[in-house]
Amino acid sequence: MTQTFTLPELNYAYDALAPYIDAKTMEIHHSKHHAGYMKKANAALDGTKWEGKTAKEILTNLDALPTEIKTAARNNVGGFCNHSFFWELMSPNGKKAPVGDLSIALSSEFGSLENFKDKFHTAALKQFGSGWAWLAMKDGNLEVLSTANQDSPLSLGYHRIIGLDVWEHAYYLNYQNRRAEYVDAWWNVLDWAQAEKNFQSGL
Ligand code: MN3
Repeated sequence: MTQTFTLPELNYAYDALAPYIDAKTMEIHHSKHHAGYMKKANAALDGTKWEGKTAKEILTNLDALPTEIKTAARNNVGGFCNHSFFWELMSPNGKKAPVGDLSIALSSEFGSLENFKDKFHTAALKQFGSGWAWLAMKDGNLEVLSTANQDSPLSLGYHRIIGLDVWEHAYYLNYQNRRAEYVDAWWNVLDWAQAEKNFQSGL
């Protein structure tokens, strides 16, 4: 069986993002949840012509997938790809405020950083059930959006800049039902330097 995807190592220890995200949550999230999406994604693609493709090639072409693997790919390639993106976006030593062109673009699109954060916070809280909040770009315009389950903005034609996992598995051990507290805390571990890199790669 071809391993289309392999689990990326984190660039920091499981306890590095505490107290904002606790070590146990990080360990389970990476070694169980992310690994689970990876295994199911590999199994779904095994023996098909989509084996060995990149997550982006698959997620931007979901309609071209055979019916029998489409849902599994959407959920599990989506889940694999979303989490790989999420780990890279966080750091214990990241830039704590927007830098570079993204900083300028955020102010220009949303009026101020605070307005952007409010909008993102609302998207994260209003996502009913499991899903993600995103800052993404389409046709050069920044947008805040949310997606359900493991749906990727890539499938909707967006380029991803920031993404926050709001599945309960991402925060329940530490925050229980208090999603708003988790979203507030998350700004402390978001690395704006990585967000700027993501922004630049989409220009
Ligand atoms: Mn997750």
